[in-house]
Amino acid sequence: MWTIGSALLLPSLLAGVQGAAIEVPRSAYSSKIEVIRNPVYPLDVVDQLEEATMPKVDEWVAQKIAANTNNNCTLENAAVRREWSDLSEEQRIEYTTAVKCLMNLPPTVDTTRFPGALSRYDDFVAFHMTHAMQLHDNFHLFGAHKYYVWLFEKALREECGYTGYQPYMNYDRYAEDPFNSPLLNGNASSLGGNGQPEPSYRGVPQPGRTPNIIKSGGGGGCVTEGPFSDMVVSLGPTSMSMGGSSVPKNPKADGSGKNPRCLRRDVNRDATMGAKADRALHLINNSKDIDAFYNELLGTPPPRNDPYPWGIHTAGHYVAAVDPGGDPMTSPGDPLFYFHHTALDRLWWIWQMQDPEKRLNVVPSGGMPMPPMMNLERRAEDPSNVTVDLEWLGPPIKLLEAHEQLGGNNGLFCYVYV
Ligand SMILES: *[C@@H]1O[C@H](CO)[C@@H](O)[C@H](O)[C@H]1NC(C)=O
Ligand SMILES: *[C@@H]1O[C@H](CO)[C@@H](O)[C@H](O)[C@H]1NC(C)=O
Ligand SMILES: *[C@@H]1O[C@H](CO)[C@@H](O)[C@H](O)[C@H]1NC(C)=O
Ligand SMILES: *[C@@H]1O[C@H](CO)[C@@H](O)[C@H](O)[C@H]1NC(C)=O
Ligand SMILES: [Cu+2]
Repeated sequence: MWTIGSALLLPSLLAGVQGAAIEVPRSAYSSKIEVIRNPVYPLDVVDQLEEATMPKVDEWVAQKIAANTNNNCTLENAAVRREWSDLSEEQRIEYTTAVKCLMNLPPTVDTTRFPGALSRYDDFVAFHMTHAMQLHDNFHLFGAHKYYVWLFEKALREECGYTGYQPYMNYDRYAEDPFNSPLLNGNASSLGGNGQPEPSYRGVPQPGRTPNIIKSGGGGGCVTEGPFSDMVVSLGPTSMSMGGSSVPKNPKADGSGKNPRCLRRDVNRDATMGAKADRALHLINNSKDIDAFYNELLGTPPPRNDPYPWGIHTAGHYVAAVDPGGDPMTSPGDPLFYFHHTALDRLWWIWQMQDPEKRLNVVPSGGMPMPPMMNLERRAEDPSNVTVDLEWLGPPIKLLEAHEQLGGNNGLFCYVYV
């Protein structure tokens, strides 16, 4: 394993890979967390900020330990969520194999209500499609998605024997050339490839922005390469789908019926470019409060004189989305969803950790709605009185337990990002 300051390089990580190892300064936390970096990708500005923040995190955890509020979570025993390319190819394949395992386990959700739920994987899609408004309101966007992803990770580990943690995508690594990236090139250790060309797929309208569409990148049809080429998508589409006219209609009006079809994608450079590290750094470093962070993340108000004015939340959703990824309700039906929301969780975490005393428990006031799809509920009650209830996915927890890092939810939320 290649750790900070170490010259030992993991052979499988380096197989077929060229490039100089990056020298990263040693610091106290690196003796506590195993830092593994793929030398093909130099640290970007957000990675650098994250590294610079880690000594602060270390100090903050030490205070929690002293105050006995860490619920047994330490940097030494914290799970480490890693970037996709920092995993070895074997680890990437272990991940996609576990996701396919979930797709082959029976659903636990009520199949009278969701006849289209074919698997344990679909339990998560079914929840998101029926609770999307609530999951994306100003109170839930961060905390509820964190819990949702964590429960998915837990299912992979406990029900499918996965030994790692949920990977994230660092958009910056793939922005210039997503087509040939380890994430989306379609080979056996990728997350699957592009969709077949589908001329009827035009892209994703972005009313109110200039440009006002994330234009199709030339895909839009069925994914035929990689681990999800034989995936059966069933729930959806809903009326909010952006998948285009080639997607077969669901037999039920709300999209909950059985509608077996292929996974459709459009690997899209215009989307990935909207989530590059300079934008993520601006988001973290220039957002003095959570409202600024929330609004810039969602791209509100729409940035001007910007060729990719989507906001990182939208950009990340359309890295390859068509169906079900391009449907705000059923988007977790594409495994890429979890890579995006984990990446957002990381950005939020880095932002919180700049000033944990002030930033841990704040929730956005929700002043601006998220364009273009949803008129989201604006909630203004006391956040300490808000519960996140994911119903059939897991027990309800307090919203602020999901905001706590390294020890939240009675110690169950105990992870860091590298
Ligand atoms: C922390 O660890 C101690 C000793 O193993 C155990 O008794 C206690 O229940 C743990 N607390 C939590 C919150 O997990
Ligand atoms: C898959 O693609 C990645 C990125 O180009 C490459 O590093 C890796 O060796 C490829 N793996 C296989 C099994 O072809
Ligand atoms: C963040 O912004 C401050 C000014 O507000 C600046 O001094 C600092 O260099 C910035 N940090 C990074 C990593 O760009
Ligand atoms: C907390 O929530 C309950 C039930 O949702 C509500 O009745 C109560 O007024 C709330 N309390 C505060 C302080 O917001
Ligand atoms: Cu969501």
